[in-house]
Amino acid sequence: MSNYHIKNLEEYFQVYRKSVRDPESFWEEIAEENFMWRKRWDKVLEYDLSKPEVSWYKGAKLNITENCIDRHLYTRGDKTAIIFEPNDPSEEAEHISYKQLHERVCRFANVLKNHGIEKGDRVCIYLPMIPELAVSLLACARIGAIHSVVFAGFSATALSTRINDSDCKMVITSDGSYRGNKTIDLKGIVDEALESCPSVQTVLVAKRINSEIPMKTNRDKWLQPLLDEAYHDCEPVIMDAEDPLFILYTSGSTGKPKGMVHTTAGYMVYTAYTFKNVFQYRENDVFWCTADIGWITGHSYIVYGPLANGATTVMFEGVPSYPDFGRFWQVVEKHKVNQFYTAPTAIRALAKERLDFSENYDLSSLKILGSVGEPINEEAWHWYNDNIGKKNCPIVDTWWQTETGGIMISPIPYSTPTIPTYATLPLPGVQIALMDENGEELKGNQVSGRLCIKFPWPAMARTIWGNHERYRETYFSAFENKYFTGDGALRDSTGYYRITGRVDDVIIVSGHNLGTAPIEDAINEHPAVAESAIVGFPHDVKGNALYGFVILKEIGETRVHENLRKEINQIITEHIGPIAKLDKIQFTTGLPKTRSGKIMRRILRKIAEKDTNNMGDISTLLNPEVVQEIMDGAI
Ligand code: 7RM
Repeated sequence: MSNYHIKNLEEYFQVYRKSVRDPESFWEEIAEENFMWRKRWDKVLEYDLSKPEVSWYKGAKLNITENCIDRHLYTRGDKTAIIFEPNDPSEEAEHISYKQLHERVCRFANVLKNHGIEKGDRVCIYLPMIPELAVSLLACARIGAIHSVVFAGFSATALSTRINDSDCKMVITSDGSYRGNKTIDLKGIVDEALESCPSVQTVLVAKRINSEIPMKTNRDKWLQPLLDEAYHDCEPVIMDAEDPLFILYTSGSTGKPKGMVHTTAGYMVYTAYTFKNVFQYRENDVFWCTADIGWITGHSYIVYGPLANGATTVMFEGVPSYPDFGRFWQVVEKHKVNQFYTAPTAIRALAKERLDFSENYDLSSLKILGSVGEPINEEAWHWYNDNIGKKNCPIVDTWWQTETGGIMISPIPYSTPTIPTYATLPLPGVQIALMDENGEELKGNQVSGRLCIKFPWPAMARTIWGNHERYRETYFSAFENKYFTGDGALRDSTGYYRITGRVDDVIIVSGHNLGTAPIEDAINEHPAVAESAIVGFPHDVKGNALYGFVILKEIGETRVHENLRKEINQIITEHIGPIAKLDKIQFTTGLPKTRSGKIMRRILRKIAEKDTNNMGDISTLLNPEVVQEIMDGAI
């Protein structure tokens, strides 16, 4: 039996029990078996969750790029590390071997050094999904610089806030980016952001769209000539286990974005381990995660996790709707993708379209399907399972967060039987506690409460950049000596977990706790409904009542809305009970979404509460225009 590669349910339980009984030797064995260490650790784990202070593999020395690249050069030098699939399907895909990746990372690392970047310096990366993005992360890690990737869909204001929060010395960007049939002037956004970023000395600019752009003397440099001149080899800087690897910002419910800090050794071990097990990756498989590297999902499961396993990972520049809604499936066929990992919002968008978009392609290479980012509703799960997996691919509904660094709750394919809407069981090393409002842990099964983690795991964020007190307060103060996720979950009679959504989404109606996700699931079962979101609003008698925002599948729906309202409440009554019926149902053409596809309920809540004078910051929305439409149609 190997801890590192779980193959059946019995083995899962054995490994899980061991990971709880003796976490240190569990994570020690995994670290020993699989990685390249320049110096062994003195202590596997030291922690005090009240401070909180956590250190994994203390005393160890390593470089993560040696583990992700150099280590594979003898055995997999010519194997493809990264397949780059461009936005435009007629542009040729690029296959980057481990050898080539090594050279590109080394050259890039030398360019960074030549521009004064040293260990510990922060480098902001604002790039589209082109190979330079993955290469630049690794180049930073090669020399111990801390990368801070900002999703290249964020505005100039959002970008400058993030650059200033961590005083980045350099920005890496491109002349522009492609997104479907649009181009975006990234460099223009950077120029605007940098008007208020005094710490930035250099801007490296990759060429992607060949646009004419102004270059500021002494600050802006074209990347390619510098790479061409740079030396092709670069010794890795040897890091301490707990040296920061990167900062990634995540927006909180209040205040400015939080720069979550991840450190080197624990993050490496955990992302590698979870990648291998959750996706059951085998040599020669092709793995595709459709996320953008601007989010944690891309950091962990496009770059670090796959490369640490010597895998072939797909980087896709485009969008699911260009040139048409068959694009994902065309790419699956073209690169013979074995594991496919995407978000429920993408699945729902595709499920709205005609079936022949997927039927036209050969999807027989697929073995495992993944979902991440929000609860996957039952209808979307079945659509994914039936039409993409052909009922033959386990679906891994993976629950985790920017803060957790890697997947925490997920089925292990072929071991854990899956059930729609259940993330199922914690991965080995993950100790869950469900807590009630009084701060008591709920023991036993068939309980629901606040989802906490009561023991450290290697990839947990160590702090918020520049504000450790905020880190403690946000995550470790609600429940003593536990990490509080902000999510609610239920544990069913067999011990399976279902994530019920952010706890701020729980609505108490006449004293009953109602999660928004199960109600939305029920509504989405209605054949005319494409998507829905529920929020609470104050009610004289019930305390709170429910307000539903519903998108219908067909524009020009002929049936009268009043009938539809009745039918929707009928379905809710059938699935949950009359207590969950909606008092108000508003039909709309869109829902306000963050750029990572999450519904921004804060906005819907304000509209439902008729408190629209101060909507807060809506500039980071994917579709800010929809807010006015919803306000105008409010009931
Ligand atoms: C990986 C990622 C984190 C929040 C998290 C949840 C929600 C993520 C699932 C999910 C239900 C899932 N990081 N979430 N995965 N909810 N089932 N499988 O998304 O930091 O951007 O978001 O996303 O609320 O707390 S994140």
